[in-house]
Amino acid sequence: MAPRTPKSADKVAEEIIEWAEAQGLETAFDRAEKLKPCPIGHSGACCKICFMGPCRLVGPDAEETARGVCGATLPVVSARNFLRMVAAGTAAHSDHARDMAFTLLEAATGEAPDFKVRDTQKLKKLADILEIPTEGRTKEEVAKDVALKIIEQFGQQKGEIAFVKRAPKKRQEVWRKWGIVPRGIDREVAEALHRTNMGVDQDPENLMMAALKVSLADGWGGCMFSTDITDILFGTPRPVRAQASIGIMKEDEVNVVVHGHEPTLAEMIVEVSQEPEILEYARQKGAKGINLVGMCCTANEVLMRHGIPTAGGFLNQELAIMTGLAEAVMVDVQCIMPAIVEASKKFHTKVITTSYKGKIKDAVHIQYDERRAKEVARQILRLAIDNYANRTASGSRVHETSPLIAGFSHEYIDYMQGGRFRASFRPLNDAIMAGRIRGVAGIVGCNNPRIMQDSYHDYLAIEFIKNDVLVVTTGCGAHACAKAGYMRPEVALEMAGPGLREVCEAIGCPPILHLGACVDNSRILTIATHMVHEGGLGDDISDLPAVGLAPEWMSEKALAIGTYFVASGMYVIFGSESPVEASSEVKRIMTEVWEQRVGGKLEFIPDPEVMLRKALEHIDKKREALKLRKYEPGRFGVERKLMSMEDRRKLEKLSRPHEGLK
Ligand code: NFS
Repeated sequence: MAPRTPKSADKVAEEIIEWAEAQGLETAFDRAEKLKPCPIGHSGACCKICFMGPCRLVGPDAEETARGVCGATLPVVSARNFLRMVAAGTAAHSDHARDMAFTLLEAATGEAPDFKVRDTQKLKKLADILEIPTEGRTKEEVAKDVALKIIEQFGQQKGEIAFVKRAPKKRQEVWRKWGIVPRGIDREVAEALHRTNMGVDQDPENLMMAALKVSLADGWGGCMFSTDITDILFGTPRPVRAQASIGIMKEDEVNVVVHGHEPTLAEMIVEVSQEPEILEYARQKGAKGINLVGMCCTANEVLMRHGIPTAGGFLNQELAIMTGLAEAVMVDVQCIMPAIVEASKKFHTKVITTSYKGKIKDAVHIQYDERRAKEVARQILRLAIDNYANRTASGSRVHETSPLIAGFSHEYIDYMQGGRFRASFRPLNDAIMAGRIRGVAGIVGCNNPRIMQDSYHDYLAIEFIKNDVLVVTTGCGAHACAKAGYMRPEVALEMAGPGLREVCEAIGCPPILHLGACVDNSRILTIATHMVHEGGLGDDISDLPAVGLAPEWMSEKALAIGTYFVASGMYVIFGSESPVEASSEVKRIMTEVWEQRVGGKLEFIPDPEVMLRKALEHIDKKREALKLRKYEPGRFGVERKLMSMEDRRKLEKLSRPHEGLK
């Protein structure tokens, strides 16, 4: 018998997958093997936007000759499909942001009494950006206006969304020149759906420019709003210790998995799980306590702010149930596999849906309502506690975990480089200019069962830091690094190149920084903007020696993120085949046309070694364009440094060589 090919680089996950295979329990890994993707849809050559089709634009010379019933060409079909995916990703992040804005509003008006403004400094900063007066006003008054102004951004019909002005000036001009400044979030999403409807926009270039525009409504709109409001309500993250792995489930406690994307209910669960009455209730039912465990981006939110352990990302959701230790999996919206309900039927786990937007047949539904948030949280915890007695011996129980440090908001990165009074990006920029740090790589995005879980994330993160590239990571990419142990600063520092290591040790930060959930990719935009403003690395994001990668992506949200990084001027590499593989014209637009117009481009590269090589080449090309010192491992340029008296004397001798001569 041929040796079994491992499905995951996450050791604990791999053990559970093997156990599940032996038990005949099905997972996404099995389904991915059984169900090969349809090659026509996979490559973007299938049009199903009207009922004359679906039309398959295939055959020799399909690019030139294939036509749908209406006459649509392959580039039109591929570009339309792509734009629809980016619009859907934008809609998802932005609808999440809308809910956050309404929670802030209700917190400010007292309608949602369980929520408060926690970070007044951040509220003030946001109020200033939105030109909302703060002088002599209560935080609730300011928060109400901030929330209303942000809610307005969704339905704004004309003008520019408010956060566009946070981008570097030159970037804003690029967007205006090409007419891709978003007017309002909902307007761009609706227009993208309209334009891709049968018989409207039939020019591939025009469609692809619309993709840039709608994605900007995501990056500088939905994602950024969501990050900022979440920080205001629950606090701006600072470094925190935690543990990662499915192995975090406890045998003698009630394990509750909080899974999904919106942090509001999960935050309440965290608070309520510490109430003496709830803990007493758990003890009465025979458990020693309540063990909260995060999953997917909800995990990142509660990990960053409370150090709640993470059981991992997208592909670990069925596996967490297969430990037999999960009393409840509470879900809200996004990245929830319907398969978890099937998996839960084989164990005692209750899957609890909490959003009317995301119900699953046969799951328990407890509707979340921010006006009585704690009450709902208590109801969920009680249900989980009641279920503890139903636990059986079945399940794959592994108890290995990896410690990590997470919680690097852009505010904290600023702070760690200079303290409260001299916070700045100067040390980072100087280190890049001197060649100690070669550049910056953002490794983000999903897992996909068609790729060995975490393997590309892990490989790239390590290779980048070995090559003196600072890594920032979010979403399931961050889970991958955490589970592999690469977010233990001492482990990562051992592997980092000499220049990066020296800088990280001096500043006191790890070489792989966990920046949060997927909406927190907006923190990368903010960091890039700070680096531009700090000076010495050009005057636009497109000048920075930086790249973005989503090596194991699967979600439309990942495409929206990748596209807004391109629109912001970055070179972005996605793993696997391109969703527009069938059309060389659309691939040309994504690379040549986009690069020439906005300075960024999007490529799909299945081989991680090629991804790494091209990313490093790009970083070096940008260094060269900035006329920075050529990167040579272990050899750095001169940086500004405080001199000791001894150094100064040596220098004085050198500069006065005639002294001492007769
Ligand atoms: Ni992002 Fe976060 Fe993960 Fe992918 Fe899903 S959890 S929002 S979409 S799978 S990174």
